[in-house]
Amino acid sequence: MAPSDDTAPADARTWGEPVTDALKLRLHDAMVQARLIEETMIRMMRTGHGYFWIGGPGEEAWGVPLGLLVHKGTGPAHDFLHLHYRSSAIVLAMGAQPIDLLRQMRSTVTDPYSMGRNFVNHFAIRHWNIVPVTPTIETQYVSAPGTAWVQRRFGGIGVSIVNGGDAGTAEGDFASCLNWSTRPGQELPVLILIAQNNWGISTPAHQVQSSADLAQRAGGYGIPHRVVDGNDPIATYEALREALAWCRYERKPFCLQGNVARLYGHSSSSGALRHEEPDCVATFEARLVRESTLTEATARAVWDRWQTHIHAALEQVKTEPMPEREHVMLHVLAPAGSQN
Ligand SMILES: Cc1ncc(C[n+]2csc(CCOP(=O)(O)OP(=O)(O)O)c2C)c(N)n1
Repeated sequence: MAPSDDTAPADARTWGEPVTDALKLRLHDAMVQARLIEETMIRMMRTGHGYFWIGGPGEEAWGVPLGLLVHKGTGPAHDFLHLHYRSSAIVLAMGAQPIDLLRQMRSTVTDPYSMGRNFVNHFAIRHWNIVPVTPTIETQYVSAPGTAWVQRRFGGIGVSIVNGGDAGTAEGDFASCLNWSTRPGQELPVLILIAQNNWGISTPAHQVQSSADLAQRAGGYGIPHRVVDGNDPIATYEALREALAWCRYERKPFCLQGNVARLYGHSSSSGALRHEEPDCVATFEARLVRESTLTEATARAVWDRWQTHIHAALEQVKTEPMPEREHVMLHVLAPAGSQN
């Protein structure tokens, strides 16, 4: 039986484990994994083992905490995720297999998200309610209220989580999300996330946005909102934990902005070169070593373990087949000839 519409289990208020040394080590491990996958995919793009690259290096401290806090599963009792192309750290922290990201980067037929037909970091994972990532930016902000509407009617503690970039918030889809989440008496459990990296491809935010604090816009709709240092995984984890507890228990929206780095520029289109921006993985690792939660040797071992794992995965992917010509009409909305 579905839980009733107007009650939520008390554990929604204390969602997620508290920060401990064990949790810090998990965060570090998952951040290293995510960074190495992205750097591997950039190398694939340069060496002819992949095509266009776009991804999330620099957003690990923003994505990993969320991945660990998601109520993962299928259907409205669990969280729905409406993500964008910089969300690899979220999906990997949820437990996605690194090899599957490499498969989509190389466009092999074994790519479980699109059979080699979408470009990299365009996830679609039905059993975890990860709806297909679209190359059109910001449309995810209007699909999120749709699943949240189902969750409102269903009850329980499942919420809809939407993540996207700052430039996209200038598009109408973002305003639609704020509006649809706050209709009086019909508020929706949506966690509205904004990853503020201060760029939209080559347009600086200050040329478009009147304020660096985009989350403020949610205030105009009566949505509680906050800005957090998205380069700090502990601050982000705590902020997300609180925000998620609010959405789960109150069944209402919350808007959280994380200020993040765009460490390798926009994508292949800007050359995917390393930029002088804060490196959240290096900073967090240095902090853990300073606090004696981690030694330099154990930190090195984490990097080596993931490097070995990802290298083996890449060698495997290089042996896998590409899609065949006849695959192009598989899994399309309108089968061939149906439009006649
Ligand atoms: C609807 C739509 N408009 C424009 C584009 C072209 N485009 C791709 S990425 C991008 C910039 C997005 O910037 P932001 O939302 O800040 O996210 P970031 O890439 O910086 O993480 C634009 C304009 C698109 N893909 N879809």
